[in-house]
Amino acid sequence: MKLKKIAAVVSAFAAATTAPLCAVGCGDGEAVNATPKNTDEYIIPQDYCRTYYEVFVRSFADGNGDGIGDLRGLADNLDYLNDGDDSTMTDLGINGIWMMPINMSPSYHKYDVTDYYQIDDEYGTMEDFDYLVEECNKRDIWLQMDLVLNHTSNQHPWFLEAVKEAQAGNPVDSKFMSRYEFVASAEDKATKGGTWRKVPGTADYWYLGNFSESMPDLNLSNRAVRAEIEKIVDFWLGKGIRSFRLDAVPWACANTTAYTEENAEFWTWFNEYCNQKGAELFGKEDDGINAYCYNVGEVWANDSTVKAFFGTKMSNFNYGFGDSHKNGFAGYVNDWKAGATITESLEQMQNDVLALDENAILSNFLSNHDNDRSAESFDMDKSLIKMGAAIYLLSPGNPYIYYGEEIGAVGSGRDENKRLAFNWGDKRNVKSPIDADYEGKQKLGSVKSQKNVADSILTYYRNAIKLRNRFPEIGRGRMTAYAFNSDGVIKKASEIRAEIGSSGAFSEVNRLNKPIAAYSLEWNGRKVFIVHNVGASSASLNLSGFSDYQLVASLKAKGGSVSFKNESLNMSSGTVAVLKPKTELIK
Ligand SMILES: [Ca+2]
Ligand SMILES: [Ca+2]
Ligand SMILES: [Ca+2]
Ligand SMILES: [Ca+2]
Repeated sequence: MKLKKIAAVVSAFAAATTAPLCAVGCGDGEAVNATPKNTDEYIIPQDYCRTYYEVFVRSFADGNGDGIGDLRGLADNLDYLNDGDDSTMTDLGINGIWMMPINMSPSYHKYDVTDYYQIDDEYGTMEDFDYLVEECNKRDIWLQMDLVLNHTSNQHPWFLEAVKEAQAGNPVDSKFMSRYEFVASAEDKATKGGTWRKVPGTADYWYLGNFSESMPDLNLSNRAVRAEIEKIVDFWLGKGIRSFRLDAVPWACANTTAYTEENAEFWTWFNEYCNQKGAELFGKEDDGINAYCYNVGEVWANDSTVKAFFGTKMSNFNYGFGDSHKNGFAGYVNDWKAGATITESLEQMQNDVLALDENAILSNFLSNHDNDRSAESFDMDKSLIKMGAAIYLLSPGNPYIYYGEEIGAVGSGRDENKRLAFNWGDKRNVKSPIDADYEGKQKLGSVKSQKNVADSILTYYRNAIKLRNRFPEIGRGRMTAYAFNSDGVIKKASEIRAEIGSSGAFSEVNRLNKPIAAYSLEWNGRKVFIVHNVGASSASLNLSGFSDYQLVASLKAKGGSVSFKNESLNMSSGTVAVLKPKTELIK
């Protein structure tokens, strides 16, 4: 593995020194490829900062001809995601895969598990899983498994036993009942809150099922449950899983979307156990990283609750910046929120989570399997889709690309419509979930129609991810937001904030602060300065103080140009400029 990486580095370096400027990736991608001083810049650090791809296995690729996506289909199509060669640009370049649940389950989505140690029949066998791990390892892809611990299926053997105990009139702290949440009086239901379901065949027993009748909530403070969770973690990390995506985090030990002491205790226990086990298994191989099993939690709540859960030693999805038409990343691109405001709040978010955990990494996204497809929040406009990709992919953190997002997939309404078949555009297409009723067409095209097209959404995603891989300080860096003062000179946003006070609006200081998002990222002595222009017109920006920087790359959502000379950055509408200190580059 190490040898392969060095070979890739050498060939990328050779291409950069001998070939004309657009050798690594042309088209709408990098306009300039300055030669790095240090060939290290092409080594993708093998740490827990990753570019993740969320995949609904059922809707991705089929390996056995039944039309349902499965693990073998995923494994056999990994070259589309990462071909294992860092010098090629024909793959997306991701290095982490979040697989939505794959454990045995009666449902199409599998968020209700009956056996945590088995692969669901529809998705294949344990041999298929082992093959997938092997293929991911060849490509340095971390596999992240969706783990649903808040509840099991009501067909889980434990719950079937618990129901029998209730029907026999046992007390609520009986062996299996105590592994779930049971009450035996209407009064107790009211005290505890949450959604309670009647146990069939009993007069006065109820169980907690916050999400559904078929999803009984586990009692996560029960010792037998915790011992079983340790076994599950041991089993899957032993099989090669490197990270868990954790479902319904705030619901674990509370009947609301709240950060509570009980939740904090449970998740800290869980994440510390995973990281310690990960260090035992992977520490020798991946020497010196801080989080060997760095999990990510689904805290679908406000920013302050999301932040608080970073205190439990895991990442969390940045819901305040994703999942919305009007706020966050999409809001900036759609011009509903100022660029300087989003970078200022992202800097603040990063500061806050690093104060809770020095190893914290944000998890940014535009949409996931529970949201309308992000292409729809950009009105299916190709340029807006690309600009939306650029702002979150080039922000600090682990971005999560929802499968199909990179080709502008659409789908909204009921859950099944948000999880439609991936559009390969060839015989690899699988069947969509049976209850999907989405009537829109995949107008923006397929992998086939986009893969060799210079201005396609897919090519743009490849180029943006390439930048993440080429400049590791983007994902890992400490962010500082910038804004323009009333004279049009760039300053740290915090300096302008000090002048305008907490309620002041950057856009009133200078209207450039609306279309322009500018920030630096610093990591391990490396620095990068990134500027986005999502405005309708080109911008001429005064980067006073940046004379020792050089333009090293750009992204163009709709053509145009980017140039930097005498501290003046000229950017066409819809472009991104990436600058680095000249001291980090060969003259
Ligand atoms: Ca299949
Ligand atoms: Ca490649
Ligand atoms: Ca099943
Ligand atoms: Ca719960």
